[in-house]
Amino acid sequence: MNAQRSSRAAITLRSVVAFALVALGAASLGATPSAVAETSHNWTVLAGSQSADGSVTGARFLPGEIWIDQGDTVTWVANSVEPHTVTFFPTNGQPAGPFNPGDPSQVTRMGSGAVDGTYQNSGVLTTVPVGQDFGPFPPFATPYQDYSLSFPDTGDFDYYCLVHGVMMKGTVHVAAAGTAYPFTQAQYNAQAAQQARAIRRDGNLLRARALAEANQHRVMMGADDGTAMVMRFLRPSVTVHVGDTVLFDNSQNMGPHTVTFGEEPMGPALETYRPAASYSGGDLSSFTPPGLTFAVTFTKPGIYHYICALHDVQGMVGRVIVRP
Ligand SMILES: [Cu+2]
Repeated sequence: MNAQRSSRAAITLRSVVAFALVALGAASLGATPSAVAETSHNWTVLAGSQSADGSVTGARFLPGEIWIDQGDTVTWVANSVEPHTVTFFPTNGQPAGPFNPGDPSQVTRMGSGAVDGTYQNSGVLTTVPVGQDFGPFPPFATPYQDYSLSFPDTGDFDYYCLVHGVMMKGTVHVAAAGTAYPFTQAQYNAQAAQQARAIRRDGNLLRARALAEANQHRVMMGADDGTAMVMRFLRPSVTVHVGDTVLFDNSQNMGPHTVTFGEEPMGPALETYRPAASYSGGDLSSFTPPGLTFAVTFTKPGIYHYICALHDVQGMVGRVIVRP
């Protein structure tokens, strides 16, 4: 991390020196192509976004498109607790299937560090500090807070977040070295801030809509439109009586959530869907795909805490109070 930072600082310093030399050279001799290539820029793109309290997260690269020159570097900076990857497939391919956190090629850093037509993967990008729980990932998955790639070739290069699939796509347009840039980093930053605000607004509307559907016997498992995601159970606390059924409803989402009482299951057990169960304490979990529900009938008084095992690090937790 520190090594990466200082090496980037060194590159920036070298670029400034190189630029000064080119400027001097251009005045007397004219810039040579090799001298121009040394004035490479480093650009910044944010991976994801989130509201101040973490309840709304954005599955989007900000900005989604960037125009750079051959030889430039792009650094993606984690911008949410919600994990993302930056993944370039050979010859502009797409994610083949749903995200699999147990697949090392998806959750570890892979590739040459240059977008050269081969597979490049960031590993898990999240703002959670190293050493803290960053979600249901196997021990070999490592969190990172940034990822840099260089672009030796011209062309349009698509990339994806493996966690959020084809819904979360970005593009890097690479022009020949020395081409004038259409936008500055400051303009991209302003665009990113505007897009993040729009996502928060969308999230607040989704939350209001989901809350209107919720009651003491129906808990919405958040809400999302594929980009704006509300990472809260709505309502987070409900009160019922023994014998009552609470329906956990994942119908307003495009992604899965879990309802997990007690111990969090690991591996494939975490991905078991249960349409219905009765509960009187202990371990119970249902991995609930989008569009489905989980009906739990409570048979014993108590206060029962549960989590979404996928999003508890973002505060997606709830409780059911069962009165006699
Ligand atoms: Cu969740």
